[in-house]
Amino acid sequence: MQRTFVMIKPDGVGRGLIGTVIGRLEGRGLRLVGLKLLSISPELAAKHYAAHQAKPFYPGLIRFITSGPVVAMVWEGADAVAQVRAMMGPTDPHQAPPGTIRGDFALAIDCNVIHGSDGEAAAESEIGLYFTPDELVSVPRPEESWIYPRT
Ligand code: D4T
Repeated sequence: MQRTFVMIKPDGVGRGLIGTVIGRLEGRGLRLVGLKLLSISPELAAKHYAAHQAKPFYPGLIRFITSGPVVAMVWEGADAVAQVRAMMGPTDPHQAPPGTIRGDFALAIDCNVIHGSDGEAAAESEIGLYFTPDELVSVPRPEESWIYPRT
């Protein structure tokens, strides 16, 4: 079991895609262990995107991510980090195949609906930015014997 941090960005929230995105992850069999709707402060945005600080798109990225509410989530499951990234599709929606979230719902790299951690270390630090341990609740879904038949 692995945990990953997922965010529905302001465009996804504004376009009414919260239920669609959650439905896809839930349908895949992943377990939702944390969820909150929040407005990201400039300080939190700077921490989240610290790795991009020197990039030309950084100011626009900070403006965008603080421009409206987001849905922050933690999902748990086998190989969750890589599986969520695969379901999101590439960062640039023009490269994202149909069937992925960005391939189905986005057309611009700076408005690409969803964020997902790109590795286990990033997942751990991003989860820590948005959630305290007592805000995460990991309860097995009754149907998990159909999702992980050998466990
Ligand atoms: P996030 O972090 O939002 O899940 O995106 P990715 O992991 O898929 O991609 P990233 O870290 O390379 O980029 C972070 C964020 O910046 C936006 N962006 C990116 C942008 O506006 N212009 C660009 O040229 C790039 C590369 C989109 C995602």
